Amino acid sequence: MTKRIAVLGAGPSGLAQLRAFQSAKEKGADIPEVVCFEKQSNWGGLWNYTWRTGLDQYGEPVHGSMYRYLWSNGPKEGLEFADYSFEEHFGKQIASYPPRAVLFDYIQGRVEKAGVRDWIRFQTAVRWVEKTDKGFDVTVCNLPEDNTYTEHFDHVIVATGHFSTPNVPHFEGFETFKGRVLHAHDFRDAMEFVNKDVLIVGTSYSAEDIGSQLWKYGANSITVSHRTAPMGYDWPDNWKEVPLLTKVEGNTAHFKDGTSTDVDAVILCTGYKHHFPFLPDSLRLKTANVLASSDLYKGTTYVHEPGLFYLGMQDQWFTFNMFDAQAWWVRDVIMDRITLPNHDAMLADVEARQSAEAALEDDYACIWYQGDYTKELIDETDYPSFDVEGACQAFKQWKGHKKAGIMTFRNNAYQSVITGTMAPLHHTPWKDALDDSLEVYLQN
Ligand code: FAD
Ligand code: NA7
Repeated sequence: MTKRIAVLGAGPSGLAQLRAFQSAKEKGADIPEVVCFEKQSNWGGLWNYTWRTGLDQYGEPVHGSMYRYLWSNGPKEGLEFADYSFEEHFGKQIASYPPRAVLFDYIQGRVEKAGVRDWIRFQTAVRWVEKTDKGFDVTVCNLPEDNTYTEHFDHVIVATGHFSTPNVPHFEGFETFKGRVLHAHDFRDAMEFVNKDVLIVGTSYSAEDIGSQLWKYGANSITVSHRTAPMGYDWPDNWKEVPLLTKVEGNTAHFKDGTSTDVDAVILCTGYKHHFPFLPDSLRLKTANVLASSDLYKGTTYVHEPGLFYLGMQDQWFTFNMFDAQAWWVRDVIMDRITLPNHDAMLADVEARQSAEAALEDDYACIWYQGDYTKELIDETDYPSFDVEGACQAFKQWKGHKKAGIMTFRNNAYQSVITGTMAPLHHTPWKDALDDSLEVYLQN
């Protein structure tokens, strides 16, 4: 096969794509040449933690929104690779909410085993992608050598993530606020806020998790401001939920219901933007953070230019295993094992998915919706089939555990849908486990 494929980004999505092609090769298939461009010096995407914020040593925007002490916010049983279990990687079953370093190790283990590292050009930032008569010209910069060059590819697969360019609303008085205002993207270490009174704006994962970390590591108080609705968990005593911030004056934050509170810092946990500065309008995905992304047939194929694919662009209940499902499916389109329908049929598919999402009534329906989507793709490829229903059930239990105790849910254990074994309970309750190293986590 003489095709050349560009994979942009070596996070979990891009690595899934490399593993998908490598697994076909392992089974004797003639695969295209695959070149992955990654602007950082290592793989793993945002699981590859860096202390840098803002710009890196080359002046590139720092990609990752990862922070210290992050433990998985959902059970690992919902994201386990079907072709590489936690037990295979660690030689034993491990507890259900691994910290970042443990998940990084796991992600890395599969691609080390696959031997695909030399398919990746590290420290190489994608600058521009252009459609040509025959495919795509991809212009990249080798950052250490400061050398920009262009190569031709038959297909481009965008796997650059969508949780790294912050959505930063303005609130009156930020200009003169006496404390620090930052977005979750720039949050790195909860220890910075020990004994501080912190205001968080937003009510989704970042708000819940950063607030919980602040509590765990000793912030004085946490106030969470909502635009739509409070999270409604049974929070600790020094945590309160308030309506939307209207303005800050000096160190005082004012809210929509007329109440106010004094704070030392404001952390905007207000989400992220899909941001692809290396793509022209005609190729650029424009979508909200939803389950049924705009303009992507089967959630992967850009309907207006079907030689171009996107991975992992949805809002995510399922992560690593969904990226795998997408990557195997995209591989099979590229290798002519799956035939794409015409433009109208692809658009109709997108619309049907969007209507189905609009009809979902609660988080449980959203979980099953994404589970069904993942299964749909898996059923059309040779990705090892697994008990997707079991993974949905793990998510359901997880939500119940969060309602029962938002600071204790990570102390629970679930059954692997890949190996069938039950995870051990972790040796230390999450709130007391201040050392999040791999060595300590694996001491079960
Ligand atoms: P990313 O991990 O973002 O990787 C994208 C890669 O593309 C990066 O390596 C980046 O350097 C590279 N890249 C970007 N632009 C360029 C360019 N121009 N040129 C070259 N390379 C480029 N999911 C879970 O399952 N469990 C969790 O607990 C969890 N916690 C999360 C916590 C935070 C703070 C965030 C932000 C997300 C979390 N997620 C979690 C979801 C997360 O989206 C996925 O786990 C996963 O990292 C997505 O993988 P990805 O490869 O699509 O994107
Ligand atoms: P999300 O899940 O996109 O949530 C964004 C939150 O920000 C959500 O609560 C929004 O409130 C809120 N938001 C957005 N804009 C505003 C403004 N202008 N004012 C007030 N509140 C606002 O992002 P997260 O960072 O929490 O999670 C992203 C990923 O990171 C996730 O996959 C995790 O795994 C980690 P709304 O409910 O829309 O009113």
